[in-house]
Amino acid sequence: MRPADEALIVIDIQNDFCPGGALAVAEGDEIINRVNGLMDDFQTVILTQDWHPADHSSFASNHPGHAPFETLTMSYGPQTLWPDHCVQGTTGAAFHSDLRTDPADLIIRKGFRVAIDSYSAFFENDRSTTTGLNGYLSARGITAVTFVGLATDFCVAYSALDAARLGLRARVLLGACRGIDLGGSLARMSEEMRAAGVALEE
Ligand code: VGL
Ligand code: ZN
Repeated sequence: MRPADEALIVIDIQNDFCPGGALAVAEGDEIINRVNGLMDDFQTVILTQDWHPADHSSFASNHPGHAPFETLTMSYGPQTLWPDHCVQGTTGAAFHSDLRTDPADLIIRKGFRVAIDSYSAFFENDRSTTTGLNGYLSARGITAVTFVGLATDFCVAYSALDAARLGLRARVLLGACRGIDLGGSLARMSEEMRAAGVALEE
């Protein structure tokens, strides 16, 4: 069992990010056994759930003339457009049925504001609107976080970078993550994490 000041944060292991889902990450479901096992090692387990309204501004379908995986400039900066995914209350937004959810102390939902996307578990894509997770961790005296889940180069990387920026000790277990790899994003975000002091382990 790891010490009480450490938490496991499981990012977005939802049906839409697994094979057959609307924004499927290759082999996304293959990490689930390992993630389930890791939950027994941590005294605090937190799950995140991408949770979008149907008219969410990150969906290409809400921008006529634009297609998924294009980039648009929003008020807060560049935003990749995605296929509709993780719509609140749908099967796609549900956790994969093999993922253990009972060990979770907290489930944090993100991306529920129409006008802004939220990759990170800590801040929305303006990097300043908070999800409240930092306050939760600090109130519980948690200073170190280990990330696993989907997708390595988007929600996992943004979360780990924010954790490092907040002064938490941050670690990503790459073997318990899978990536989207859009235009080299996997290599780029891995390098950004390494440069920010995030520990990248298998
Ligand atoms: C994610 C793209 C859009 C993720 C979420 O979980 O990495 N990626 N929404
Ligand atoms: Zn999303």
